[in-house]
Amino acid sequence: MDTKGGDNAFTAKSVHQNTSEPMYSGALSFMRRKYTRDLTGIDVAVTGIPFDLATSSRPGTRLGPQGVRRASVNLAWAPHFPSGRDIFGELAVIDYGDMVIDPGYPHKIPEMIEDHARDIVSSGAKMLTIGGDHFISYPILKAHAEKYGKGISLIQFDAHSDTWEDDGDRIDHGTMFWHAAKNGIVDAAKSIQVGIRTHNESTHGYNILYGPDVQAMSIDQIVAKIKDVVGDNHAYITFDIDGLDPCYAPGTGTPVLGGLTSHQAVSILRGLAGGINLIGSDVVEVSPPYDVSDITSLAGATIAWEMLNIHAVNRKP
Ligand SMILES: [Mn+2]
Repeated sequence: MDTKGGDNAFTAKSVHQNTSEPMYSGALSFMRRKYTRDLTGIDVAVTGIPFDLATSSRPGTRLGPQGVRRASVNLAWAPHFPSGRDIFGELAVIDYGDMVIDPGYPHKIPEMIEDHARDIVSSGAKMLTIGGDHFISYPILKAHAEKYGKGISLIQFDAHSDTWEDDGDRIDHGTMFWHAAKNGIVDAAKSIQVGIRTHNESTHGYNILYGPDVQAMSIDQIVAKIKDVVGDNHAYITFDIDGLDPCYAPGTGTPVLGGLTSHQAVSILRGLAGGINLIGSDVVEVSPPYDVSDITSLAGATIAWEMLNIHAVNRKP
């Protein structure tokens, strides 16, 4: 162990530098990555959006980025499992820090999130966002559509469809994928929702693997289905942590029984590595105040790590 090192988030000389500092000490950053807003040559920028004003039930996801960062340092010492891949040797990944949210001006926040996303996405770096409630995915998707074009394939892990219809002006974490499909930002026919287990009569054209479907299928079948729907289209993964069963993710606002196991989640994401054209991703709805032993924060951190693995596999040397 390098006992002279420490606080890699601020002392790292290179974005590829790893650290052996213990998980219980040092300045926190996502996976001990260098904390910087310099996007030059960066493959993936991890950023937090501590926003939970669109939450319909229990709040607390404004603390999600902090929780996921804290849990992530427990993963920072080892190569990727089971590939053994040195992800941070291959990929230039930074912690871009959190977006500053002023809760006093709620109606300005969606546009500010879009601006924040545009700053990252326009640089060419891939954006990996830690939420925040699920509403944040909508302005982030808008910024991605500006860069990559409309008709993005959404791969959504979730207990809820988030496609409820509203009057068009709500800041709501249950309606944004209806907006995204209606506006053409997302191509619902080339998108898939995985793990849905709440009733919504209208699918709005999204392909859906309901919770019971997931349990009846093998990992390979699920991965094949997702790849079949998405093809080589630009793909964006949004992982609502309530896609996991509450026993794997108790720390969230609207838990629903009968969800994915953490094994299913990481296995599906590993199966997608090398098989989809991933342009961005997020992990949302982690609510540390409702968490137990950081289970949910650790799930969020590990899922984000698997998203980085997909980027690493996709990156052509
Ligand atoms: Mn959701």
